[in-house]
Amino acid sequence: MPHASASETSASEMGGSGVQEVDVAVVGAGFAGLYLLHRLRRAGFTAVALESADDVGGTWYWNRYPGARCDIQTTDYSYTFDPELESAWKWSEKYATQPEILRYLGFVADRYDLRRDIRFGTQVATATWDEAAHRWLLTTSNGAPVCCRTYIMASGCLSSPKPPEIEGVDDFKGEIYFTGRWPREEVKLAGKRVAIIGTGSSGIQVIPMIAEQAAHTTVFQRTPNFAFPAHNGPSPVDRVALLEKDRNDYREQARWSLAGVPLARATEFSWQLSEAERRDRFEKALAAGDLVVMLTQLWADQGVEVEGNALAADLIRERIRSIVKDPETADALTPHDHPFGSKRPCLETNYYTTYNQPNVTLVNLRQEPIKSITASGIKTDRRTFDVDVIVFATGFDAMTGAITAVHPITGRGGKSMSDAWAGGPQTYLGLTVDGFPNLFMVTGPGSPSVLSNMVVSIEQHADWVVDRLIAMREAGFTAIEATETAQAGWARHMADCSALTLHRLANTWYTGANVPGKAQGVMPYTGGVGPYRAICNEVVSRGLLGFKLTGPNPSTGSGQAVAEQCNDGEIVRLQPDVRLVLNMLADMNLPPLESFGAEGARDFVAQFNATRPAGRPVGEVLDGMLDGAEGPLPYRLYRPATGGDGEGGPHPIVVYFHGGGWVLGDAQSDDPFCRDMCRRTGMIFVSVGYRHAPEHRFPTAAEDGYAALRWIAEHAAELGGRPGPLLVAGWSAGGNIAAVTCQLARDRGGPPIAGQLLVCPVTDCTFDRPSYNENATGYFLTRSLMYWFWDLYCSPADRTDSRVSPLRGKLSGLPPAFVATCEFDPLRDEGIAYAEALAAAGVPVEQLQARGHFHSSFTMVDVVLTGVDGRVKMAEALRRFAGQGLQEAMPRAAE
Ligand code: N01
Repeated sequence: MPHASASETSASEMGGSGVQEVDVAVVGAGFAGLYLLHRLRRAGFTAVALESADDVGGTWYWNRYPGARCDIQTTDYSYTFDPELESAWKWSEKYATQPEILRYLGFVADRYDLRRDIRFGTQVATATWDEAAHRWLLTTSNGAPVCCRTYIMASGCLSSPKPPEIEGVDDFKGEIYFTGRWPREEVKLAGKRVAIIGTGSSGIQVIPMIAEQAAHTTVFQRTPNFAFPAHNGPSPVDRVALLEKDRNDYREQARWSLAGVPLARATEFSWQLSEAERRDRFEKALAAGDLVVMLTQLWADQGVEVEGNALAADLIRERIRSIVKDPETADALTPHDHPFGSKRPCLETNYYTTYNQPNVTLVNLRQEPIKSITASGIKTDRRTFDVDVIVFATGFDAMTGAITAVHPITGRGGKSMSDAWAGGPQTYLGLTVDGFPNLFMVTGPGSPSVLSNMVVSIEQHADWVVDRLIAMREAGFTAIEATETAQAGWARHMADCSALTLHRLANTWYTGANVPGKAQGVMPYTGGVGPYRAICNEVVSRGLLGFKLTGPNPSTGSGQAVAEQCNDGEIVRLQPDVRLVLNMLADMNLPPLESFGAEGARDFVAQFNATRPAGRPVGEVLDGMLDGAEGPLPYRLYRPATGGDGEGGPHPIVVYFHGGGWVLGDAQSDDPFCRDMCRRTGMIFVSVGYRHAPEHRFPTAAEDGYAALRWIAEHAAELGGRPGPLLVAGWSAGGNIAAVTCQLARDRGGPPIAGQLLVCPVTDCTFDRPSYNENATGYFLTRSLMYWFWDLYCSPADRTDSRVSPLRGKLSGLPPAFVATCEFDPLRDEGIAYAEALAAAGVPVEQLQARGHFHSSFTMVDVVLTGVDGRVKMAEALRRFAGQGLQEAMPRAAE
């Protein structure tokens, strides 16, 4: 009997004061609360869980509507902390029913004797931080208040049902049910007329079950969802075999995966696959009946680019139309208003076929909105539907509701959590909140939570929190709190991550859009489970970065005073994909590029580039030869598919110089960048194969650059180019050559140049600007590599020559410039200095100082997707220089 054991515990721990004193209080006895209790107890903490239900289960206690099941396979939707537990429990199906999951959680509670520390039927009424005592005081709806050092919200992300927001609900004389609060006793629907409002995951699961029993089922749908078959049954043998082959490895892979299931994202882009190949992948994903497979295994751009996403969405739409017989109903059930995956997709069992039943009606609320609920049913602005039962499958005040809407939480200095989150949830790591010491949230907003296999995320959070509590106890600290800087940095990182996805393009409960008046923004962390885990671990390895720890308050005389520790800072300053690339490079533990020698370094770069995604298609790519300063030089020309002044051209020409420190690189090395810019600008790019050091030292590259410019100007018409001034562009040392070429063209009588694009350019020969020290190592282009490049190209005596240090040249009278620099690049400050000096000399200049980027961000097309915005701006600048309007052909990555 849960109540009996809870009251025995509390009586013994109250010490006569009427307050239950524990180290840790946990809200909730679902997956998170149970595991927390287990871990806390094993770590020697006293703990109590406060649970409003009268048994364990959390979500799986409340959501007991017919058809409720998990939609992550049970092989993965299980605790992993104890191998013996794993072998003691056998799931009967691929997707277990709610009763089976509830039995599992009861089994876990019994196996670890957890019920004795759970106070059932108890809600927290208020939670208040006592700064003097470094403790939380909780008042409860039932029984003694609780005084605890640490307060952990394990209250779930989807546990606060949303009110119906429809006028007249109280007038209805029939039965009303909420899927999220389904009664324990059997609900008899046979022979009744049932209305269901809502077609999210709950609606899609419950509708076929109700339609099996009810005399007539009327579904009121506002937004259709993407759903595909669950193919439930026994767990697939291949998945089980994989798990059983090496359980530890399987679980470990899940912990470091994208979504908490051991599946790596597809690496091929949609445009690298033929239509037949794409369909084949889709059919296989469909046959798998698995959300994570469908969301990650089709093609690499399905979740990040609208075009790639639309290809997947179309295939799902096609399937809906092939099942639902009535074309109008099929049309209404087909989603068009959000990218696939941006709103939670669903697994279905007989959902679409249900609409072929004669006793099922779909009401499209987009065409006839509900006006009110009446005594006898539901009135739309066109019709009245008399019903006996209304089922609300209308969802939840997700993620924040279970934290703020349930009880007032008052932190340090009387700060209210509802006020702190009035503009949307602010957290550090989705675990803690500045101003609320010793308060933790399991799978809170700002963590992967609902975008992951919840069990994996719950275990990670519970472990992280309990490990911190153990460490604090050992060190004598009694309070831990996130700093303002850390929290603000996390908000920026969250925004950077979500800019990479399509979630922000849909109005969903992920963004708070389903609750009227709720602040909007993508609430879960979209950067993936594995990267998130790495960040949490890094916070610890960097001395609890972003946290302030304090010891007992000496004025209270309790305990020994311990020095404060505050390691302030932001845990992620890089763009999320830049961080992944740099981590991958660090893991490869490569020797410094300069140690290979020039030939070896060229081979290495060529091999490295061969592993990149192939560049995107353009109208035409052709190789040719032009006249350099002392003989022929190769070039590669990229022609846009369409556009230009007339259909197919002529197009403005951009003379492009590749990067590589005057030593490395060629047309191939910068091929993806040239293709991308050709597509974005609608211009011809001619990538010049200038000669390299050390075989050809200064000023060869500069003179080749200028000679190439002249030749291209003279042959513009033959190349299909538009008559008139050329444009010049380059990256890194190529940016140096571009800048120098503009100066030489001005001084040597042309040819005229309409504008220059300098991307992370080398502009000066000194190494004393701050970026050379701040970014000396760790960001791929190192200071020592730059020293080496300079030594190979240019002797010290020549270095102040403006043909290699354009910053030292005359700057007036140069063409308008766009100068892009990256925060984590040794060359950052000399690029900025050049832009500022150009502006001071009266040259029109636009600057892009790219936050969180590194030297290669813009040229690693289709790898560093956050570089897209910068390339969009570059393309816009080139088009302005050429006197052209904005190009419509290319979308940004995530629009
Ligand atoms: O809630 P939802 P849910 N008038 O918010 C509609 C998880 N889950 O309970 O989209 C008319 O998704 C609303 O319409 P719209 C899963 O993560 C998992 O179904 O706002 N309609 C929508 O159609 C899921 O995403 C499983 O236009 C109104 C529906 O109600 C999350 O829980 C099973 C309305 C609400 O859909 C929530 O799912 C179930 C109104 N006033 C749930 N208000 C598994 O399989 C809302 N709607 C594991």
